[in-house]
Amino acid sequence: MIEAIVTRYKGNPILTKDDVPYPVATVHNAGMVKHDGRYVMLFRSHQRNGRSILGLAESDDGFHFRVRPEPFMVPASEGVFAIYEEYGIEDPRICAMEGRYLITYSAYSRHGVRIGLAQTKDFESVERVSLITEADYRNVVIIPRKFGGRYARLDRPHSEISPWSIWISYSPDLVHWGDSRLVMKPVQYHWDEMKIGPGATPFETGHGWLHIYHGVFPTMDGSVYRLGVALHDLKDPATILGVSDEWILQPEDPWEVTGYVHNVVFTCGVIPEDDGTVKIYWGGADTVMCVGTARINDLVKLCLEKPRPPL
Ligand code: M1P
Repeated sequence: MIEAIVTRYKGNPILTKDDVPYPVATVHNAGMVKHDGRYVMLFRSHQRNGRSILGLAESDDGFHFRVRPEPFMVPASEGVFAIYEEYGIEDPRICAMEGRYLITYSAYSRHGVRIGLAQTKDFESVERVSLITEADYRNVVIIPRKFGGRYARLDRPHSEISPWSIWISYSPDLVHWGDSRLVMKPVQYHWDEMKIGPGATPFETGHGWLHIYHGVFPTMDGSVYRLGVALHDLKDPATILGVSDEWILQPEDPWEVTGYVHNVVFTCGVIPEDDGTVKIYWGGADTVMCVGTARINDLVKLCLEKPRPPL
């Protein structure tokens, strides 16, 4: 049997709605980080009104998580954030940088979907910083390093003319963003031909920033969400050194194939480990959280030795 690139944890799913001590319908699409030696999982849940909130779970080993008794973030109730979070907050990503954790999340409202930026030092309290895109954007990941004195993010604007693609933008202060450039597009009649989006916060390897993203293929039975991998230049992340031609994970387990949205594996967070592996966390069918491991060198090799054009 050919060995899979991502080895699924045998105890999947690692978190479900039954683990949450307040009423939710789903647990999925979690941002991940290690804080004080513990794994922190910031997960999205649909409430029973269909709108999403963010919960927090912690673990000593990255596989067994305990959920906090209260949600970590719910839509704001006052000010500008309340206007743009009216329909819920979704899909958090965490970037550890400059002694704090930056959290980007989708903010839904009658005006469209924007990206909110919040920050915390300890995951005890959280402070909203700014709304950092106009409508319509989703899937913003901040790269945990400055480039020429500027912050950089991968983002995914929604276009009616072109399939939804991955862009890069820069900021002097995390609030004002610009100098945007397209870096990666779907490939026609390929597993990601319908749209792609940034996934987990990129992490540094000796060869470049490794970025695990999602790609979508339309079928007669609905869309299929899979995960792929790209390698960005360490000094200039707008330069892609390679994108794997093949996906690294597709929906296969029953809880990935069937659920709130069928046939979805979707990542918002990974944790690179000192032993050369990376733990990849994904939402299964927008319903549960799963984890698997891959060897970082295998992912780099896929990008460099079996590439497809980024654009
Ligand atoms: O239902 C699958 C995914 O659909 C959206 O993903 P994208 O931004 O690529 O269109 C999001 O709603 C995501 O949360 C969801 O998992």
